[in-house]
Amino acid sequence: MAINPPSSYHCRLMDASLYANLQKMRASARSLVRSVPPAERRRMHHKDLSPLLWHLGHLLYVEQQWIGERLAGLGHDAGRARLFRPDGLRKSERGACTPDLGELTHEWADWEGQCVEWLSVAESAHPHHPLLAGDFILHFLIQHHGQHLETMHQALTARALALDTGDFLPSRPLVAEASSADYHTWPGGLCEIGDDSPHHYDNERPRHIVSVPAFAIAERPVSNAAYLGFMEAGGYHDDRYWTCEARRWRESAGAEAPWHWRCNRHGSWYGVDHSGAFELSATAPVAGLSAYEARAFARYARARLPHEVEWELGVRMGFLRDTGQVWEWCDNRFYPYPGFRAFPYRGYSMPWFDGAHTSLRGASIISDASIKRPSFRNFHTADKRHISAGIRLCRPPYPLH
Ligand code: AVJ
Ligand code: FE
Repeated sequence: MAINPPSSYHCRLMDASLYANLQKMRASARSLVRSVPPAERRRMHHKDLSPLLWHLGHLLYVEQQWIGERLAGLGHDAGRARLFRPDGLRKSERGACTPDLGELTHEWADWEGQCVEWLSVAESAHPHHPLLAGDFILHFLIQHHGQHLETMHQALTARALALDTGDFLPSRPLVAEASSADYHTWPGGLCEIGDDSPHHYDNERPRHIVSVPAFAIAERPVSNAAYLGFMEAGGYHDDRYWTCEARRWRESAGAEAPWHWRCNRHGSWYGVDHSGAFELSATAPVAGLSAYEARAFARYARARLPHEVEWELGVRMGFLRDTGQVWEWCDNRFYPYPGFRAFPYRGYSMPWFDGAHTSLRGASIISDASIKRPSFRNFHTADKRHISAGIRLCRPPYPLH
């Protein structure tokens, strides 16, 4: 829906294309919900993922909470908060309670008709509000919505996997290759990590100096063909590559291949994404892996996963290519940088510094451009396979024999 700002409107927030980006995100969320039949909009397509319709309500709630409540002083709606806050209903209860698409679309239209005016009210009432400095709130909402759009695509992939008939015929079947990589060597030294730019997330701040010992990092992520090499070498069943915890995960998940890979009756592998079956490219980065599978592959390749500091250093040094195609599992837990301060709320990063979350770097093809930056940090538990995560290898700086 087009926004017609009042003619007296002089808010800084309008002159950038930022607001237009936010509008694109809203429209994409609606069209993703519309892309499935009505009965499937409030279903969970994956045990870890909320119904598509819930995401649409959550995005509206988050805009209303920050722009309406916090900035423009509108009242708090406790019912809405319970429905759409992540700490409200359990994921399994969300589908039944979410209003239908027609109702949510009306609410969105109302909101979009008022939003710019609320922003302008806020600008004049609190010109120095930290949420408005550097257009923080718009950057925040764009990145937030982009991450939910990515999750919605994961739910659509889960749905497509359930609908897949198993008989896709790739024109060129994927052929296994040995693992090989070109490495770039860091001789050891100091490096700046993190970014204090105002529109970055709290977990990227503060920028700080880290002493990073010598290591070597692969120029490219591990390919589909190399991962098939691991599978065909019996990698999933070779206990040298799996810790006890990893074995327990492997057995309970029944993992034998990346999450979204399927094998047809001729024994050819193909992939399934949100729009259905597709041919796996030999050179494309492998995705659909848990951190357990990523670590098992690294052991098989006589390498390891990078610490997230090594990953960021590698990007800043120009060592890494093909970033932004798959999330890349790191070998460390998600942690606060020294001097971390939660902003704009405790819950974005703080609860996940719990020792149970592993850091990921990079971003996937589905990720929005707004989060594709060297310092962006993602975090998930090691068992997650639906997040389009793959592998970049790291090793000591000296040649291995
Ligand atoms: C950082 C991707 C794990 O989707 O759970 C969205 C991002 N935080 N709304 C998530 C997020 C609040 C988060 N991840
Ligand atoms: Fe959210």
